[in-house]
Amino acid sequence: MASAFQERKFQGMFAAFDADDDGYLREDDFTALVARWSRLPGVGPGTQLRARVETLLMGWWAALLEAGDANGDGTVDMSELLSLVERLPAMVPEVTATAHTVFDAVDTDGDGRISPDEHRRLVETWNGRPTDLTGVFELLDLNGDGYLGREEFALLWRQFWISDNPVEPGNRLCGRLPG
Ligand SMILES: [Ca+2]
Ligand SMILES: [Ca+2]
Ligand SMILES: [Ca+2]
Repeated sequence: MASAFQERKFQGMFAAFDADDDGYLREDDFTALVARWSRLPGVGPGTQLRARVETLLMGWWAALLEAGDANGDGTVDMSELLSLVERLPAMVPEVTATAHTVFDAVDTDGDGRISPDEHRRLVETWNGRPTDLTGVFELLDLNGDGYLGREEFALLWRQFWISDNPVEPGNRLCGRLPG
């Protein structure tokens, strides 16, 4: 069972995935997400990063359909998304692998670290709308060096997906929690 905290967190995730905002996830939403992510510098059509991002996003959709679409109608609703939460702790290597694709897509200048500006672009791409980030980066920058390093980001990304502890900073990786 997802906790009340995870439910709140996954409401934000659901909203980020539901590109057309109709309350259901469908393949079309994920196709739209690929287009949204392709607007990141370096992720344009024909690039290797674009192929990795497309594989990642469509892979999430395939996993959601498999885990969530109990009635086989090709759509996933919020309660079906939550059924995936229980599986995530057993999927740490898969979750970590996706962290690296997201990191590379967002590290626009390729210096191996995510600056506050690059982080803001990640969040806006993730949510597809302006997002309140007041104080968030400072929380995420665990070693206080002004950037998110690759390992730092991977840890935050695992917390973002898997954590059931509201205090862990990665829960806010893509902005403040809804509600
Ligand atoms: Ca939708
Ligand atoms: Ca960078
Ligand atoms: Ca840092």
